[in-house]
Amino acid sequence: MIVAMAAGLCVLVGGTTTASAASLSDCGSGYACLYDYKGHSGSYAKFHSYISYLGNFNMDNKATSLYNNGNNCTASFYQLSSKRGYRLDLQKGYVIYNLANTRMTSSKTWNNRITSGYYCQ
Ligand SMILES: [Ca+2]
Repeated sequence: MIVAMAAGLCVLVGGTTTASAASLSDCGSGYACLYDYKGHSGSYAKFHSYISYLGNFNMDNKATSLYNNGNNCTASFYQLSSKRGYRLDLQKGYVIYNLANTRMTSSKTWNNRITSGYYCQ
């Protein structure tokens, strides 16, 4: 478990090694979670405010499934660092089982293409 403080906002990340499979229940209340594999398994990262560069947590361009277990806002995920590039919104309480089925453009999906994530944008 890694705890990092950035700009006064707490960013929590866990399970970034191969270890045991993650699941939806690993995404605590108030967090948005990104998982390496479809169906919310594999390595994962989670945040309750934002992560401006998932590469800091070994999850850049790896997310294949998502869960917004937040309390208030839509979670927004971005193709590039610091809210740049294409944007994917996920409403509170929603999951995406497999980003390979979610289109970014006519020729690309979101699978393995998320680099930053923010709440309440
Ligand atoms: Ca992946």
